Order: sequence, then C-alpha cells, then structure tokens
Amino acid sequence: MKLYHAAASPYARKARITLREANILELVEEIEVAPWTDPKGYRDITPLGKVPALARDDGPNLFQSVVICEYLASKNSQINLYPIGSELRWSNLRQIAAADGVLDALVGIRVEKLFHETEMQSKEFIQRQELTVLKSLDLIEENVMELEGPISAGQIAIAASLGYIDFRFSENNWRMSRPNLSKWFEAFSQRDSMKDTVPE
Ligand SMILES: N[C@@H](CCC(=O)N[C@@H](CS)C(=O)NCC(=O)O)C(=O)O
Repeated sequence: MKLYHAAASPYARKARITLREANILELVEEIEVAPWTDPKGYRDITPLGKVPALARDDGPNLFQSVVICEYLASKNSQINLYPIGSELRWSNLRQIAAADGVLDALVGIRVEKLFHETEMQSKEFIQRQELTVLKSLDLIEENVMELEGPISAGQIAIAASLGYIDFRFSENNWRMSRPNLSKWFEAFSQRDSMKDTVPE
C-alpha cells in the first residue's frame, strides 16, 4: 500500500500515527507529496487532490483521513483502535468529530490568511472558526476522563489536532485554561508514533 502524505498535514499525521499504533508500518510505503502544487497524476490517485490518500493493494484507493484511519486500523485485528461497546464507541467517534472539527476550522483560518491579503480576509469567518476551536477544546477538556484507557482513534485524532495548534498556531495558549488536556497531551506526545511524525 502507498500512503500519500505531507509532513505538515495534521490529517495525514492522523493516518501516520494510526499505522504506527496499529503496528502495520511494514505494509505501507509513505510517500510525501505537496498537494497544493497539484502534482502530476495526483488527482488520479485521489480526486480531492488532498493528503492523506491511500493506494490499496486489495481494492480502490481511499481518501479522507477518517476513512483511511479506519481502514489502516482494520489491518491488524490484534489492536483495536475503534472500541465497540456502545458508549465507548460513541465517545471515540465524538472525539474524532471534535478533533477533525478543530482541524477544519484551523486549516480554514490558515487558508484564508495565506490566500488573501490582510484587508481582503474575512474577520467574521476567522472569528467563527476561532470560536469553533475554543468551544471544541473546552468540550474535550470537560470530558478529558474519556481519553483515559487503551489507545484509540479518538485519542489519535485529538493528539494530531493539538500538535497542529502547537505547530501552526503557537500563539494560541490553549493549555492555559485546559490543564487536564495539557497534561494528557504531554504524556501522549511521548509515544513513538507521535515522536516519529512531528510536523515539519
Ligand atoms: N477532510 C480531509 C482534509 C484533508 C486536507 O485538507 N488536507 C490538506 C493538507 S492539511 C490538503 O491536502 N489540502 C490541499 C487542498 O485543499 O487542495 C481529510 O480529513 O483528509
């Protein structure tokens, strides 16, 4: 299999952490691409033109990190990153949804700032996305006890989102009012899968 990624992409990082935590690194070749340059042929791999994308050996390509992560996790039945007990399942999916919502908002802000001169940027749009980040992180902090227990896809998604804040929005002092999440992230960041995928 081939996993297309960019070292700075938090969505791709989720997939790269997943393949390490699922212990299937030997099944996957990681290929770095620069999606914004629209590399030749990349739209044939994924119509979205985004990272991550996964070229499978046993079926059609996959795109969207949420799908790729679940597929990669399914490759090792010994390690269960998607808990199945009813509330545990919803809690895991809710964590993924909140973490991806944070990423969508942050990437939206970044794109707005990169693509538009300051005077052309929509302050209203940026403020809306900032509120999304703030509220989602508050929710995660309130429910931080749900992050205890065996490694899960929800934990991976949240860690990738927090890592992205530190990487691209280092002025965001998210730890200040979220001491429990901060402590959890510090411990989670010690995992080899996290150290091995630090964004560049
Ligand atoms: N919803 C997608 C988002 C992926 C995404 O936006 N990736 C960015 C890099 S962080 C990208 O490839 N952007 C290129 C583009 O939007 O054309 C996912 O979860 O995989």
